[in-house]
Amino acid sequence: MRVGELRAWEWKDHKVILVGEHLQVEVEVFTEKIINVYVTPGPQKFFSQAVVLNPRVTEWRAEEGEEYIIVSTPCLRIKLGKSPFSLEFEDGRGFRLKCREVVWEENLRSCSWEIREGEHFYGLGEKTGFLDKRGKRYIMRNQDCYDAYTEGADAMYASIPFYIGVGPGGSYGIYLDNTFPTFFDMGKTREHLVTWGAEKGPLNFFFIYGPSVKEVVQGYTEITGRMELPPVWSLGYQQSRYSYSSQERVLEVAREFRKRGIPCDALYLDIDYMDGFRVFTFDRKRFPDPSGMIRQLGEMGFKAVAIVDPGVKVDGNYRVFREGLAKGYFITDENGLVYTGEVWPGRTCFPDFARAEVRSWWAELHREFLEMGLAGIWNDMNEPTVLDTADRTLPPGLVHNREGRWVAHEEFRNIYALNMALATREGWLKYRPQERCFILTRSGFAGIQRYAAMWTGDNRSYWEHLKMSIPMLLNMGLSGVAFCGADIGGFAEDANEELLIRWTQLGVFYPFCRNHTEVGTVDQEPWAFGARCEEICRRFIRLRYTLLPYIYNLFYEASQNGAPVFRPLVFEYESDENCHGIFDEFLLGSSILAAPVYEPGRSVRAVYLPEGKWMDWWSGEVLEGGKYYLAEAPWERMPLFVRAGAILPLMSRPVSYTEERPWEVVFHLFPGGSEGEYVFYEDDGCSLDYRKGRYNLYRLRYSLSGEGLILEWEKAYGGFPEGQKEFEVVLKNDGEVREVRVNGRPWGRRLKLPGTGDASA
Ligand code: MIG
Repeated sequence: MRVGELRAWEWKDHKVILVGEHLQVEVEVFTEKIINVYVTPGPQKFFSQAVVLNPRVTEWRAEEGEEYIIVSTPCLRIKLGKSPFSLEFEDGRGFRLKCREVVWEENLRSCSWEIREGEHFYGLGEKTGFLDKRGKRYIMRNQDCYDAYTEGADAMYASIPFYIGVGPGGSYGIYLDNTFPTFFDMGKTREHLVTWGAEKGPLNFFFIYGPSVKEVVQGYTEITGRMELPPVWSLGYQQSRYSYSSQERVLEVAREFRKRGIPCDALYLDIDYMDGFRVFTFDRKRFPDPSGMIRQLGEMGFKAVAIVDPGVKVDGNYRVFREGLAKGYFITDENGLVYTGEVWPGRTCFPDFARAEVRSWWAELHREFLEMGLAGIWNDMNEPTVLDTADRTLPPGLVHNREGRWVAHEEFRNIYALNMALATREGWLKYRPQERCFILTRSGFAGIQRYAAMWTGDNRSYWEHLKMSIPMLLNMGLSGVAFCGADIGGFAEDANEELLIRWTQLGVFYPFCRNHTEVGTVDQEPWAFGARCEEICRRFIRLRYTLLPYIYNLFYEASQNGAPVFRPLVFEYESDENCHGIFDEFLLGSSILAAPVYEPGRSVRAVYLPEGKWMDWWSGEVLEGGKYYLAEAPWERMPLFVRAGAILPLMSRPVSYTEERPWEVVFHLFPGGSEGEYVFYEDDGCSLDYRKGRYNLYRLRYSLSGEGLILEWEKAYGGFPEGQKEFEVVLKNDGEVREVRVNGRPWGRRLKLPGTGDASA
């Protein structure tokens, strides 16, 4: 079915409702840049958990002309053809996007869009392949992909049905709000068309106008939400293994880090800490005193994070199972028969996280863990995954009860993990209400960034996987998930010295920075391959800690506007054609560019530097952008550059963990161009007090002329009197400082700027 001829239309509130021959189309203006389109053959309601945006008061109007009904906002025109129905977006300044067809059949709901000349596509969440998705086709259906984890893997752990088109006239985004499995054909089947859709569920999508990539990501995260500020410890280096087998072993690893002077903030407890894989238990033989262990770890500056899987072991002597069964909390089939699947504990039941009372029950099960001081909860197998079906997903015929309505597992599957995270978070809010929550998740859906950090699951200790992690994480960042990372060193199979060196160099720039490996593989801690590897890893992990104030500020930015921390070049330089396809370099924020080595035996690599000037991090050499260089990259070095014009807040002294002592931040200024600015955010790094205004914002500006450099320092907001007392500025060139002004007043040439120490500032 197509929409056909328009028979009638009306306009009310934020909406234009068009009644076609066969289908009804509702066009709703959410903001002047965000338009929701809902196509339906009749009244039916689906609801989404991904969308948190409500339509906002916007100046807009709808008019009827001869051929079109035109809906316009201050920056967009939506042309709706009457005979037959057609749909087009334009901005009157060269942006134009045409919908070629809208289809609704019993088993297919889809939309096709014309691909613009020279268009590139990004986003789509956690996907294999290169950065630009043009010519690819992907399925969105959450599933374990241990065996399938290769360059060709399609459906993965998480689904984010959102993409960005970058082309002439500007960039836009489409978010398809459908929790059933969906597909995205980015010009693969029909070269000039993007087609996406689903077999079931609503044809409900959001068009997001840019015109820049940045604004598209901002719009998308306005729709699906942004991350909250993470606890700063979760930005430190973290070490994991499947599994550190005992309390003693965990403490030994912790001591090893301190002894060797390798900074580290957290250790992970993988499934073997449990008693026979029963969730919310500890094996008391191997972990006789978890609280004591957590306390001892704490004394050394470590946090502990424990894995919690959704599967509950079938065992009449196990409280969690008995309760869940008695209360009817587990997923059943259509006849109400409780489903069991095979996972680590043997026969296992799955909580129906669709139901609020089940989520609250799950939340309360966290009580002991959270009260004993675990610093974070790691959700795994939450696609959900079982081991006894061909594709490791739950079989057909199962149902969930979503706010009183029975829905097929196929409709809920992609948001199972989102709801598990919601339940975990509820527990957090209940038992640790003053602290920032840390949840790590494997599976997810659009909006997961509101609750959890995400890692990319079971990669392997392959060079190919080191390489693939770059575009995968870059696209996840563009898809709203700023807090993401891949297992450093690779999960499955054995790492080796060179691989761990190169992966650690790259990994210290992942927003989520954790080394993890599978049971049965060779050890992969930074010291596992001898002194040389250890020394290089130590140096790079320390580099991450030096960069932490900058990184933390990038997370602040992500919480404010959704911008990724780990950025593709196209995010900052979208008009530069050279940047459209680059997947093997990335930006950390807007000021640092890194070019990791991702093949063995390499000691140089080509690096493209975008327009402007760049300073080699290691040598200080200034390079002209807009061209390629061959950079030296011996094992000790990963090519790294700072954008001229950048101001970086860096840690002044090495620390062995984030909370070792109050941060001493020094601003490093790399002058370039005639001016630059940096806004610095500061708070306590762990509590929720920032929501009540307990933070500081400073603005540091410089202008550069023939006569020298003028610095201006201004306290833009001061709500956190415990902040840093004074800030030092280090100039990274030999220019002369002409004048420093603090809040507009002369400050001589002093390069110590007042923080909270000086009331006059
Ligand atoms: O593969 O809990 O992706 O990080 O170590 C078995 C054991 C299940 C999969 C996770 C991995 C974790 C492992 N889990």
